[in-house]
Amino acid sequence: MVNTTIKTTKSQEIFAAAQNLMPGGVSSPVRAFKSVGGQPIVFDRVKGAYIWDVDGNQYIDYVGTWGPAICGHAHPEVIAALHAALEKGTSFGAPCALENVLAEMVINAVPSIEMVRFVNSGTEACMAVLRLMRAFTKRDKIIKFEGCYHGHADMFLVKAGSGVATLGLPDSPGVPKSTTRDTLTAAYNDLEAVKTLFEQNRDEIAGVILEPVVGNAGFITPDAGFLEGLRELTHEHGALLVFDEVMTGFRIAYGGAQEKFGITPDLTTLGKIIGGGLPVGAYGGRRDIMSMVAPAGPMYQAGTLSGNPLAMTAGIKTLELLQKPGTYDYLDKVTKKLADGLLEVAKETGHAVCGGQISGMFGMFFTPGPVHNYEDAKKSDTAKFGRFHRGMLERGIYLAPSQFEAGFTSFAHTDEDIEQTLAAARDVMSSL
Ligand code: HOZ
Repeated sequence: MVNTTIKTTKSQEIFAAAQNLMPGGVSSPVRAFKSVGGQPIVFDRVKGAYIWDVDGNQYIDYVGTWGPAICGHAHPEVIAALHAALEKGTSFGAPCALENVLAEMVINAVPSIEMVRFVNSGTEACMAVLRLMRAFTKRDKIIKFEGCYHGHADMFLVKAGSGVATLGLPDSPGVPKSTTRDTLTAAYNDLEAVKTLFEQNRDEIAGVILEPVVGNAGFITPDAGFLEGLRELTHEHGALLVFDEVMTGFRIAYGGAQEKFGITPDLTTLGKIIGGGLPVGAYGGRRDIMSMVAPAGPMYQAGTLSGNPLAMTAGIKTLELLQKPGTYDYLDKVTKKLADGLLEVAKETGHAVCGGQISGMFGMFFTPGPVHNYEDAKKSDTAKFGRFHRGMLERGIYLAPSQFEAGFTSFAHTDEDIEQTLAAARDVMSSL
């Protein structure tokens, strides 16, 4: 019999105190459980596929610190490498040989990247890449897609995904209209809309930025021909194609979505996995474009902690682990079992759902679907998702606390973990 009550006394105490100290009691809104009800659980420690909260409850984790934990949390080899690096100091603010090692690994892995600049987060990477798109093309307008999230910089907070979608704040106050005037939007997977925008704004569009597989509006895959079409359109109009692979980089394939789908963008942003759980981001691409970045060129971008030895070390060790034969096959197998299993359980218990996975990234919507874009995703029964989330949590399964976030597995997740998860899902869905 599955335990359906969990003790959360300490979590509640800590979160109550946190609400007086930090806005909403959190350091990032996506953690706040606002759309699923209840209160966030407060973590104490993480290991492999599991997390433990401050009340001693154990959960199977499908958030993986929002993507980085692809090797499982606190992998012993990553921790050992970090211990050794720590002895030499935490930050140099000066060149460090480890930057070369990680840069080379990234360049060798990601088809579009000939040169790379390290920063400290995915947000920073996207902010910088936008400046670079504009600097290189001498054009100001960009196209982004509804429900795609490229961090919280002003220019991207237009019909954005992730926390802003979860909280229903698509266009945040405090973002001046003048800042987003040049951010044009289209529905994801709608090539005709992009074509029209290019025709209406001839010679004015610097480029198109997108999540090649959307993870910030739930999990949405590109329709056949969509990425190819964007590549052709951007070529035709002298604009740049930018893949935001902060989520998909090193996750859906070692070389990211661009390797998986065989489409090479001009520029790419990365984060999450390449920091192995430490704060990191990166942007890179064609050498002629990257040569514009200061001090090689005039486009300014900088950072005190960028390329710091701890983040570089965790990233290097994580990518080394990912290079082991069979890693991505395993991730695909275990995640397919989960995603297929969830659809099967939903069918058996009479719920209309759709969803899927690519490698270790997955998602499920409470709508018959299909989901091609954010408008489709919004048809999901989010109240039902909230009840599902709560039920799963009570049964020891930690899912992202929003319908509009993808889920992540790691190679620490076992068949038994998946079976336990599906048993919990069957139990919850039977009583939804
Ligand atoms: N980019 C992460 C997934 N949407 C969320 C990280 C955050 O905003 O805290």
